[in-house]
Amino acid sequence: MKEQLANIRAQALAAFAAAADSAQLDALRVQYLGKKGELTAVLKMMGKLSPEERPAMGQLANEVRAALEQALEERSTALEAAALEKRLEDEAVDVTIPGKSVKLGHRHPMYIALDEIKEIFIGMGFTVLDGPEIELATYNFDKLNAEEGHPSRDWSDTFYFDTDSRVMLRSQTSPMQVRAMETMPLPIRIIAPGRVYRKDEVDATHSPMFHQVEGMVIDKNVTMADLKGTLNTVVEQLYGKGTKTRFRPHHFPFTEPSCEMDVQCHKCGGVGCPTCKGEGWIELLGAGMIHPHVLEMSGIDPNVYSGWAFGIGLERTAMRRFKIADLRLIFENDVRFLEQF
Ligand code: 2U9
Repeated sequence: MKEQLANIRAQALAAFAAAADSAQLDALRVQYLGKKGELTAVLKMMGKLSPEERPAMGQLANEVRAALEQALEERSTALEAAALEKRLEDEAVDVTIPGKSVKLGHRHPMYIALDEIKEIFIGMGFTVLDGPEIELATYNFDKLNAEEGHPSRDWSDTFYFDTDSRVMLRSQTSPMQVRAMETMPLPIRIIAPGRVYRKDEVDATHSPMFHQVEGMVIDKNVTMADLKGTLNTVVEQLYGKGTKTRFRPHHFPFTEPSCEMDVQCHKCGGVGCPTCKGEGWIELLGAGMIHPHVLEMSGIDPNVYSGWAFGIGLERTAMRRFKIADLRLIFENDVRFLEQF
């Protein structure tokens, strides 16, 4: 029996030491120390020993049990530590691996041009307005002096929502300015950028949707000199100090007098070249003194107040600024094109 105990002890200790993981170790615990285990089997035979032999054998058996339990405990702790170590290693994040670079977007060239314009006007004390793209014809036409029968109101030019031509996609950003005249306290200094819609076929210079920036100043004693002075200052900031401008007479229903403003060609200095199509001048924007009837229709007394207004096409401005030849490139949003600016 003594020999049996010694054998169990030696075999069990060797087996514990060789166990590869906790599950194997647990199976060995059952095999050696369980109710039906090898050590228990030997202890059960104790009854057959003489009373003289029993105490020494009992003590030995207890020693073996204690030794096995301790060995089990130690091996279990070691295996758990090894398992944890392996998990930490497997799940470790290698912070030295270079990350995936995130592709940053950037501003659309037309919005670069818009931001420049906004910046200049904000610097001169103007407020930037936003307004609805679905408008009432009253605000888009009537209150801007384009009465029933005006050619711009034609069905072939305007996107109407209804058969009696009351609701439409705005064809200009001017209705925002009418709303400003009706609601804002005087004096008014605003710009109104946004999308506008006209029934045009798409080609290199036309699109049924495009963008405008319009602006206006209304105060006492505002004159054409304010219009020219302010727009000249804007042009100098956009195209450089000393840039020459000229004003030509024009006609708009909402302004009187009306004009168009040209800048001297920066390429040829006014001599004539391909950039200005031999003209020496490049057409920039339209402007004028707000028609007294337009002021009156929005409740502003034209005998006390006067104002000037302007309008500029944003796509054309961006095309000029970045030398873009075809309007469609502005809308297609091909990343290979956009990335160039
Ligand atoms: C109110 C009174 C007057 C806005 C103006 C222009 C001249 C103009 C065009 C430029 C190119 C439109 O984008 S475009 O096709 N606009 O020439 N716009 S004065 O005048 C206003 C606006 C609102 C109440």
